[in-house]
Amino acid sequence: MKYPHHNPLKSLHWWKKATAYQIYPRSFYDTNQDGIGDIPGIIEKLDYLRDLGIDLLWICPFYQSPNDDNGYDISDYQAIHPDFGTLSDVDNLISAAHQRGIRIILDLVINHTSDEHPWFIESRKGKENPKRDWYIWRDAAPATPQKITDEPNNWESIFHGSAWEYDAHSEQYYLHLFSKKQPDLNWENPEVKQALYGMIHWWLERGIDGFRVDAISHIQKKHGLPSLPNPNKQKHVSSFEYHMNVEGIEKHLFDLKENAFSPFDIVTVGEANGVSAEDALPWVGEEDEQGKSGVFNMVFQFEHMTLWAEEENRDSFNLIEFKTILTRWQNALEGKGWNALYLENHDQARSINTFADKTQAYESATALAACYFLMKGTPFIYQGQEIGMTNHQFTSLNEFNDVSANNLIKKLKEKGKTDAQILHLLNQVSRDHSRLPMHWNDQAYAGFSTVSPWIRLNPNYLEINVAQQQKDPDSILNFYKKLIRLRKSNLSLIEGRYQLMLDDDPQIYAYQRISSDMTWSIITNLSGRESKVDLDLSSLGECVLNNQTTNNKNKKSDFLTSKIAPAYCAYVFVKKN
Ligand code: TEU
Ligand code: CA
Repeated sequence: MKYPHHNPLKSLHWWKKATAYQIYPRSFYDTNQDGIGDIPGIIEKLDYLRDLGIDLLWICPFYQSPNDDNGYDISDYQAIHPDFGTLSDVDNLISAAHQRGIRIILDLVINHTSDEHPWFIESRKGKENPKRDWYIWRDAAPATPQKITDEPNNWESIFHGSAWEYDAHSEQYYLHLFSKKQPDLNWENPEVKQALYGMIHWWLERGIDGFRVDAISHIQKKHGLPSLPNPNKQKHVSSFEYHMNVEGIEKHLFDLKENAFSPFDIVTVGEANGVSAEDALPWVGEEDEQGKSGVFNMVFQFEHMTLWAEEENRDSFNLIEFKTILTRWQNALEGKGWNALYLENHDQARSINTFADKTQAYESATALAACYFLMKGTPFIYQGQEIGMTNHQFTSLNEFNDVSANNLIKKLKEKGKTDAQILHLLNQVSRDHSRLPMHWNDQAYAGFSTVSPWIRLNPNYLEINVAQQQKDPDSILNFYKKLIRLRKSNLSLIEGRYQLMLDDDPQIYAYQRISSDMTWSIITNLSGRESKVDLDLSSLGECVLNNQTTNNKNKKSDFLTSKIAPAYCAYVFVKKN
């Protein structure tokens, strides 16, 4: 059923109050003992999620797919991969979630399809096929001394290697920004849009509550698909600036909003790599006086996740830069748009390893949690983050599953890197870290399955698991529950303005959330060394939450008098204005 999209100026939408949780279904919970997580497995864990305080789920793709990129290569948008279950399992999931007050958004992957999608199977049949122009086909271009291959241009794929694949039968190349089994759709073709919108309506009419929209900043390619400057004569050149948030994308986004989203009362979250805070309003702006609003309700921005160059080791991170980026987003959207807050997802290594210290896992996880979770926006928790899951220590390059990791290995070998160097890098950045099975308990296979799972387990499930943390009042899991309840029961933590404190402090991330009646102060030490906090703590009101526990080695209860903040501590204060 369609109904008008009510969006009165600055109203408090349900999704602003929500706490979101991201599920990677393949690795969440297996109910039929084939080693693969499934949709009935999500249904079984809804009470766990409800108890945690979750009211919005984002579920990664469970559609029909040859699984070259674990389901992000879709061969039928309206069918469920049998690994995960059936369409009626999805219907059951929707109603079981709704019964518990949990809403569901699905992953909408519309920059590309699988090469096994019937549209592409048609398209590749030949130049005269009616669906030829649904994808991006180009003739070979003669190789010149400037250009080492005869590919149509020198773009590198986001997953490394060439962005072009040759089709010998029709003697042309097709463009794929991701794997070669993920050909890019041609958004210039109105038939493509109509087909996608029909599919979107079909899902919305099934009763889901919205979408996370995959790789949507890549749908427009630079006009004419030119090669990039190539002074170093590389075979392929990193090509983001020619296909990420480039000119002309606005018309497609507007079209998507008007024709696919607007007829429905839903929430949409765009994956918006390449969108900066300065140009965010067309993407997420709330309705202004002229009645104009952005395309999505929120976007996942990437700036705080790309503090490092692609091949740079992540042995430390620059907290000041991190603060500057997040503060820029908080300020840019104040009163005008809404942030999606996150530190982890299925494309990132675990946040404890990236931003903190795995040898102080409890302190790291809880300090990071308090820091990002109480900013202004809708917080997203990635499965396992709530128990402080950490990266796996891979011991050989053969152990990586992810298509992009395997392409990167090939590329770095060609560049002369040693296996040890590559392993060191992937142990910090691989997408596989977050895709290992969820740790439910310390039984066989971490309680994820009773058989050996599709991908290896992190052996530290014996110490880090849900069952153990449910029993421990001082666990990471229980700290998350406290944070979620605190945010849910205080409107000022939803609506209050964000104000950074101690801007230049290289160890402390401190900020306030200020509303007409309350001021919250969140003080975290995101470093492994104690640090003096240069603030009048006695003026901040009552300390209502902190991560100092009896079994915390760093316990220091005299923070208020000494102003010495222990490593990875978190304190939340509140006072009435
Ligand atoms: O990721 C998109 C993606 O990879 C880019 O937006 C981003 O530029 C890249 O991460 C930079 O390092 C989405 C999904 O989240 C991912 O799992 C899929 O593999 C990908 O799209 C293709 O569908
Ligand atoms: Ca299963």
